[in-house]
Amino acid sequence: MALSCGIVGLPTVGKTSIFNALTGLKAERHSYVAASVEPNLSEVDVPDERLALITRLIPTQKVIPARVKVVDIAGLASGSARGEGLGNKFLGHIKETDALMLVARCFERADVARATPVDPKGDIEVLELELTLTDVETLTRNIERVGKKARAGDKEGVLHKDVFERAKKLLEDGISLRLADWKPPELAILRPLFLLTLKPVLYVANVGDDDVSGTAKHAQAVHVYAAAKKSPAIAICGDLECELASMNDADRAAFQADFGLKEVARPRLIQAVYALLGLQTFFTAGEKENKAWTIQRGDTGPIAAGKIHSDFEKGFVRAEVYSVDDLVQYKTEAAIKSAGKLRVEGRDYVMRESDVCHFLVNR
Ligand SMILES: Nc1nc2c(ncn2[C@@H]2O[C@H](COP(=O)(O)OP(=O)(O)OP(=O)(O)O)[C@@H](O)[C@H]2O)c(=O)[nH]1
Ligand SMILES: [Mg+2]
Repeated sequence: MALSCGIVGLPTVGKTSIFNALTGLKAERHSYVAASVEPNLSEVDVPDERLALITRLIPTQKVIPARVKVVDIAGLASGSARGEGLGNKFLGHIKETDALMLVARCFERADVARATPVDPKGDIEVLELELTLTDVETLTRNIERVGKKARAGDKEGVLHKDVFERAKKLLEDGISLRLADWKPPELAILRPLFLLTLKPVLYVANVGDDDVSGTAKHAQAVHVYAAAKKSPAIAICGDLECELASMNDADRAAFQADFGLKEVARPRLIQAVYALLGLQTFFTAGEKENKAWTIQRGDTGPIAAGKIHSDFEKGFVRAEVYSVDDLVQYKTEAAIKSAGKLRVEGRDYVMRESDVCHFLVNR
């Protein structure tokens, strides 16, 4: 299953523009605050030059990139966590995503609805408060639930209650859960609650076409805020990128020249999301297909094999591994082997970025 990223922000900050830029779709955008909007969902290919490199040296029938799912929800207003407007329902759509893009409006435009002057830092604070309040509510409910068990002396109940209470205290002190140093067993207790502030965040400064490089004050405010939260930030012009995504190559080149856009932001944006998710890529290559697979950093050979087929994890015997760099240097698998660069790895092998693998499994 593809990992997913939710796009959140206040109304009319450009979330759907960024969704369209990412996916090349044409989901509806509007300049007024809409009353109710269904979420937009799509899976996007993760652009990866290494797949093309591999395919040049190992010809194949099919090339299959890794994918990330993107979810664009309607704008959140202050008060969403308390169920004002349709906020609560919107938040439900991003509960099960693996990461969030927090979009802040950095463009000035009189014809796009906005009650107060453009203030990206203020917007992000409002947004994060809503996410925090939603988590406090979730934790309060769960503290009550496990509290009964804890009072009856149930060990697990006591442990869970303690972790939930610590989490709630952090939020009440204004600290997002993702910024705390949780131990793996504590994370395992928190994860099933789908807490919003536990998800990694990419801050997106949606800049106007007069600041495509994101050097003006609004975009800089987002960068400063993100740095203080030890989180990545990216500036893109959702409006232009949205148009670029639906153009042919010739039109795109002319359009980019007009606006001084050196590159299309889409690959950069997808890769930022990919990095945010803590993901790593490995490849399988052969005459049938060359394919990029997604794993978490630190995953072992059997876990990687299990992505291909769930039985492969248990049946894993060994993997023959080389890197994309080896392939570029030696050109063929046979040459890699004769150069002594084809590694044979066992069950404990921790996968490295850019590994190309053949798995040997017992079925
Ligand atoms: N100048 C400029 N306008 C933008 C930019 N991004 C979005 N807009 C405009 O802002 C309006 C709202 O954009 P959307 O992408 O629909 O915003 P949204 O956040 O999805 O809005 P809701 O879903 O209604 O909350 C549209 O009229 C866009 O053309 C941008 O980067 N620059
Ligand atoms: Mg929208």
